[in-house]
Amino acid sequence: MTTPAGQLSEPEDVALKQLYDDFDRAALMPLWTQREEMMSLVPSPGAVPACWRWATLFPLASRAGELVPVGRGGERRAIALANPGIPGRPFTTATLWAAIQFLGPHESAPAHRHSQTAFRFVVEGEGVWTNVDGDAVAMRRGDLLLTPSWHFHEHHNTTDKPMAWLDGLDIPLVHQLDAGFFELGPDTLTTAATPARSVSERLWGHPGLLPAAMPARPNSPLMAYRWIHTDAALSDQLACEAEGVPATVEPGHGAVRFTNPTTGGDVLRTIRTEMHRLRAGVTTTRVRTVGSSVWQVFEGSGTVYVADQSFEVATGDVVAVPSWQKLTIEATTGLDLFRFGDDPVYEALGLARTVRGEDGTR
Ligand code: GTQ
Ligand code: FE2
Repeated sequence: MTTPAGQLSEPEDVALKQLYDDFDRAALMPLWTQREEMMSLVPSPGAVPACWRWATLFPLASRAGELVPVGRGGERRAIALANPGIPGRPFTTATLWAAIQFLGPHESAPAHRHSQTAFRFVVEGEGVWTNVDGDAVAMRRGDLLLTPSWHFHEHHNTTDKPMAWLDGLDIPLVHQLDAGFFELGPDTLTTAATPARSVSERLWGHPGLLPAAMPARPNSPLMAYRWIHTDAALSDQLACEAEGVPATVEPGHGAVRFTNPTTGGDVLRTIRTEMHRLRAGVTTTRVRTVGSSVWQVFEGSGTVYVADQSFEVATGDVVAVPSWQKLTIEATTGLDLFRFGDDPVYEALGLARTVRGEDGTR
């Protein structure tokens, strides 16, 4: 965008310069110098396509485990995956925080709650349990554990081994919206034994069966989605397809969305979570969508293409996909991927838009 200044004679140029200075002093900014950036033709995110390797993340988190205590103040030994396109901020994308959290043997992270929404996804290990509003929820490989907004939570490692997992939160979104509230919980840690199944699973974890006369809840009341169920759902999708049932997503690509049993909608109000399974050799249809996502490889290897970048990924590796960037995933081996995104926010605001296939070039 050119300003009218270029077309003006010298005295007017001086007057115009004076006008801009006076705008500045009066705390004013004209649209005509801002339009291209503020109202771009298509989304033009600051965040860039980026990849973090589990082989880098885990050893660094482990070093933090030796050097940095976990406790009041810092609250969590969580290390954010900070997008290089958003310098100086612990933001993985414009709206999403992804972090590796590490708890050493017999360590605990104290109770707190916040307006930010959170979940944990476990790529390896077990032995930590997270206490969500008093309900002890075990964390094991492949499980998705929820901590909805304003639920108290604390984490305990009851074993002799360290454990690390992926946290996903809407910290950047809540920060941008000036909507953050935070409260410490009691300092006395829960010491109760960790049961195999949480109360939430016993009440809400039976497929197709809900406690009668329970009203719909905005966030899922089920705090744990177990790998055994996720795995079975994906295997069945691909097995059905092999028997001639039309593919639910696309050939060789099965996917499930984690849902709130009381609504059928997303588990969390601001974050969508999914697990995808690709057969070896499959390439997904190119897709571009408004809003951002973070993918983590759960098992297998492949290549993730985002905009003009490509990342060869294996178990535990994490990829950030900023808004409106073309995404294609190629499975070298059979490939299981966990995805979380800010889709529910865009859908609620009427800003969702997705293009699949070759149309998505622009
Ligand atoms: O586990 O409570 O990665 O509050 C960031 C903020 C984890 C947590 C994070 C948090 C937590
Ligand atoms: Fe927290």
